[in-house]
Amino acid sequence: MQKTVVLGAGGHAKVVIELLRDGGVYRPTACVAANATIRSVQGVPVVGDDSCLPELLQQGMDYAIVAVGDNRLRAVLIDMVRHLGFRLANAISRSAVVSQSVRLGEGLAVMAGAHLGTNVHVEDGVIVNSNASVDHDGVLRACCHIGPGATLAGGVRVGHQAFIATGASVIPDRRIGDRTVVGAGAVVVRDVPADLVVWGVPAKVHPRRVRGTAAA
Ligand code: JB2
Repeated sequence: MQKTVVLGAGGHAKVVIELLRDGGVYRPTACVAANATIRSVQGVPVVGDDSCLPELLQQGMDYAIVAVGDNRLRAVLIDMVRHLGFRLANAISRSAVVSQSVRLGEGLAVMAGAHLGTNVHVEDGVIVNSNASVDHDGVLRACCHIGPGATLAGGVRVGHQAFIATGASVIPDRRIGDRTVVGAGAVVVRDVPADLVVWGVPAKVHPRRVRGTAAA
């Protein structure tokens, strides 16, 4: 099994550690986090912060996975560990249904009960959470997050670092822009540009941009 460093020590790290153990390819060996007050996660020791990473690499932990839910931070940390020389591990549940034609990137997490249909393309650092469903020809750009129970119909494209929250749905062939947030339970029936928050049924633009600045 490949010794693997887990970045993060919160809720997402717990889930990722279990997935790695269950998968039998990567052995979660150490965590690094910003809050070194936590000593261990699911039995994996938290050895310090990101300054420990070069030494862990030297000790033979060749793989890393960024187990942090914040999409922007995950993207930054993925770049950092790659630059340091780590390879990226994938954490994919045995109970996920992944079509044989799916193209998978690196450093991604696919949780229990998720479904990735025919010809779906999942880029690096994506989270497909529990029971989320991505139908045929969907494209999940890097570091987006498809929340628990969200449903994307065929041909939906989700932008970089976008977040589709719990139970939201998107009808076929719609595009969700980079960094956009689709609120829990929303139903998206039109394309949504980048950097917006939408919610409701049908989903409408919330008068607030993703980073809390006023909408134009
Ligand atoms: O720069 C960093 C850094 N900044 C924060 N480097 C490293 N290595 N770790 C960092 N962190 C760590 O992210 C914090 O120290 C903390 O351990 C973790 C964030 O934990 P939290 O429990 O707040 O969130 P999470 O990212 O594990 O989980 C969120 O996202 C999941 C997808 C939650 O919303 C979960 O409910 C959700 N399932």
